[in-house]
Amino acid sequence: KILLPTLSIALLFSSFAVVAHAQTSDTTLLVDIDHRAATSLDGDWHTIVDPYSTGLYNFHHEIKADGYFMNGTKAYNGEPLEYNFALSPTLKVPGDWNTQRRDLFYYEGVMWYEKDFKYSPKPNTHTFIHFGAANYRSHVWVNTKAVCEHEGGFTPFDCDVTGVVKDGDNFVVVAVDNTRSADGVPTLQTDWWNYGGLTRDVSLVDVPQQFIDDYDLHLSRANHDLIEGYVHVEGANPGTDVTVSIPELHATTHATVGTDDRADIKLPVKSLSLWSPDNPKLYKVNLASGSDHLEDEMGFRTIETRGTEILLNGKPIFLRGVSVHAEAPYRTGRAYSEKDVDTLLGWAKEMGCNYVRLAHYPHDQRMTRASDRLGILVWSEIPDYWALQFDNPAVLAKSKQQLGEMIRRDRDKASIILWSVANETPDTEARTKYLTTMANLTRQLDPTRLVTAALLVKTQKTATGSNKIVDDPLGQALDVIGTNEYIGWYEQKPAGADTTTWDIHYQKPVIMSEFGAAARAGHHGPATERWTEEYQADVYKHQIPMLNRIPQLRGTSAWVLMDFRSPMRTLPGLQDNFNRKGLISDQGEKKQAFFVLQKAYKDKTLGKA
Ligand code: GCB
Repeated sequence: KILLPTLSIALLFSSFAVVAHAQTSDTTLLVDIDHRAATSLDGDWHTIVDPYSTGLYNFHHEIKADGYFMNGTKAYNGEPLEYNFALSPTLKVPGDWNTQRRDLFYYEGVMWYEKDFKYSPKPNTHTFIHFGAANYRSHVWVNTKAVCEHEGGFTPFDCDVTGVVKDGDNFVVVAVDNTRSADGVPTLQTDWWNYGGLTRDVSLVDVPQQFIDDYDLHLSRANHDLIEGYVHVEGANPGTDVTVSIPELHATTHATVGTDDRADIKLPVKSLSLWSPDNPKLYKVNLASGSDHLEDEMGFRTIETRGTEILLNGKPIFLRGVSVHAEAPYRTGRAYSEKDVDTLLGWAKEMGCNYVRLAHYPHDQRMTRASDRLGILVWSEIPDYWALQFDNPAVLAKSKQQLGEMIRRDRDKASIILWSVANETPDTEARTKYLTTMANLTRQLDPTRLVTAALLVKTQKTATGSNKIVDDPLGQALDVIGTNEYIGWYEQKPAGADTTTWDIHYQKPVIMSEFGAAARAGHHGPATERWTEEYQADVYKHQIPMLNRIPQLRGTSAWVLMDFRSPMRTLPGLQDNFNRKGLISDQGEKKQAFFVLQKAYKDKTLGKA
């Protein structure tokens, strides 16, 4: 059985310290969920704002037997209870709560969600409630029974509700808590809004008793006529048959499940059209075992490094890219829809990108699916951001869990070439040990992709300018070195880039994973005036030649595609709670720097290959 670790309940809700009666179990995470028949539970959910966790605790801080998860209306004496979901306002799911109601804009705490649904049980099925993501901790009850819990705001989870859902009327109650905590992943400080709630799709999924819950199918690096990997069939008896086929290639293979519920797959193929940004070819791939079958759409390619090169399908490639937050264009808030994705990736394409860095956490699966379709290479990251408690094993367990969930959900996407284990972490022994463990785990979970992280750079003054040194020991554990640098914004003037040299201590490919400057769209002035579009454009003009002087540079992801909300950015009139380093404003206005970078990407005057 491949089970994802579920943290014990005591580790979860900081405000819900002990939910003693909760019966939770290890949960299977279903892959390729968007190709399974599902009943959507999206839409209006009744919600109760609960800053004091009254829905769970009594006045002596003991667990209530009749907490909000009971979804009751009347007390034992027939009098109305002091809560009532049906009378409470609704919030849309998917969606963060902060941007749905003015009074919730700054809210961090517990929110109770409730939804009624109908269900008719089918024989020999397992039933799950799938959550695309809920930020940050969630407890789920169905028909008053605790069914699962989850920590981590950007990865999916499935609650097994088999036998708990019944014929006819049912209800689900979810308590979502986005209280930041020192031992969270991410931790207390982030340069993005802590959007709380059921931020992605929720659905009810029936699968047969034996079901395909996980698989990995990838092109062999050594043999481009061979697709290999495994299919995992949960609950299967050894010897159970698995079939994988790609009808367009007239390719089919049969395999049998071993004692670990896993069947090893080797599928020979002829005249495979390799996936790449120029040719984002996807094949329909059928997977079947017993009465379960899935039809995924997959691309096949290889990614590896050779010296300081990144090789896509054996050929050197330069990643022309931009970093993207999961911030919704125009309306702001957490991005979730097909339209959000089309807008963000449409802009990246328009800018001439063949690559995006999805910062700083796994985005909605629509984003990686769309990248597959559009031919955009992806850097995908877990929120090991800034100053985690690197000496805390419980925190490491959380990082591992999120990494596992990210890889499991997205390993079928050809677009993803880089798994990032961290961003701008402090160079300490505890950190290096922690993140080396994470890098090794990444390789163990997925040996077919490259491991990276965005490192901090040291600066040394020289007679003529400055020297940037990349020698963070974490680099040893990485396949590709990411570095962030803000010459012209957090240090020096834009022209500082002209006299900056680079001293990179690793003979590995380097991606400038961030660089940039802020400007408010429509704010104009001389190029020497900060916050103007002219100033931001000037930073890019000086960056491009400097970047070209780094011999092992293999990619760039400018910071950032679009302005995004951040509580750290308070300057009135200029920031107003937005990080303004977007090349495009949150209202879709392209700033001058957008066109500077666009030109460099389209003319290929930034980067080689
Ligand atoms: C960084 C961080 C990113 C911030 C950005 C900034 O280095 O990685 O999350 O948003 O700088 O704008 O300061």
